[in-house]
Amino acid sequence: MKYFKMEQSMRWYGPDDPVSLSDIRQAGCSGVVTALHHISNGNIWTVEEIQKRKSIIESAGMIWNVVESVPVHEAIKTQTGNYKLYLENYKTSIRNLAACGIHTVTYNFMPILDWTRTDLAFTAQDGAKALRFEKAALVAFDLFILKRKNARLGYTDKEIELAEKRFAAMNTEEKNQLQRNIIAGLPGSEESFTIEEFQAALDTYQGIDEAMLRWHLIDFLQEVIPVADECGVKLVIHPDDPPYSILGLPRVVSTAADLERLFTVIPSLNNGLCFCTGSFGVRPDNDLPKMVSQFADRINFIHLRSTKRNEFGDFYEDNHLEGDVDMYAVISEIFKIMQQRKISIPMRPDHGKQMLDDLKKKTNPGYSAIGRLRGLAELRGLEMGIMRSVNI
Ligand code: CS2
Ligand code: MN
Repeated sequence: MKYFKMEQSMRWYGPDDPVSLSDIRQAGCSGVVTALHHISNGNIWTVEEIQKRKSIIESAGMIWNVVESVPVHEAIKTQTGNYKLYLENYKTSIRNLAACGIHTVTYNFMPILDWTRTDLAFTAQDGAKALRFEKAALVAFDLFILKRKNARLGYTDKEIELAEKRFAAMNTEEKNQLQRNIIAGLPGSEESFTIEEFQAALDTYQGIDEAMLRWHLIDFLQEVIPVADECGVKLVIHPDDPPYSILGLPRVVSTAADLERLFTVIPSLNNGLCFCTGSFGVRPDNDLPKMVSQFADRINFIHLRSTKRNEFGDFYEDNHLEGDVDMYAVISEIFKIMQQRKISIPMRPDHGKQMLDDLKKKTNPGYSAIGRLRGLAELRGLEMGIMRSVNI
């Protein structure tokens, strides 16, 4: 019996990535997930540029199976300025990708910041370094570095007290580092800010609450999904990371209920999901295996990663088979839906710890080679175990 297995892939940041295509191939991948990071946000991805990247990947013996991401310009999220032009550009990029044979495109709809962490080198118990999000540090940044107006209203007295203590214990370098970690841009986020620029960006969200941001997302989908339908592209939305509001900004892709609304309003199956277990898994009320079966026909790209959370809303990125995500249950469900749909879904180990030789190297936070290789190897083994033990 031939079973459909996840298509093993790894993210590649392009020719400047310290991890090479040959490293990715040796890790056992057939798929490469990449983006044209050199094209600034909002501009058209031309056929020529897409082809160039595609042939580099193919010469290394793999395929460019998923785009992550074609970023959505801030003007589209806030519906200001030139957003209509950016929408047209987005559609053209989708058409161009399809013309080059690339049919899965990731994006996210997080305001201003993409994924956010407060600590990029948290030493885990085993000595490897992990990415971490610490609520008290984020609140300290908000209240005492950014000094956002009315920020206090969004926090409990306890949270403010913890942030005060946390901030008092930081030296100047630690404060600067915290600021850089939050607003200087993590890999793939495409944007980087100074405090003044960040404040100005926050101001553009004045008056945009959750309901309005959701409408802007729906308007965006109403424009681009017909183009995706026309050229056979699956758009997949990446969830909010972390999956709740930060710095007073609205978030609309954090829970099963959020997704349900999006898929009800725009039922086309090209309106799909990038199922990121690390993002969704931070919330104890997200039941991941259940979400896989609930959104079975929408999941067209998978990020596998696990986080370990505590009662304060802090979390760190744990080993792929440890932490709060029940990876066995998740992969079992994914395995089931792939057999039902008769397709292989592309999967990448989403982030990995910085470990072994990589501790001595300059790496993209979360995207070093060895930690992801460890993750991928474990996930691949788990999938094989599941496959060999099923009887369907
Ligand atoms: C992050 C992001 O969690 C993640 O996968 O590494 O870069 C994410 O890929 C983007 O937000 C997707 O648009
Ligand atoms: Mn992810």
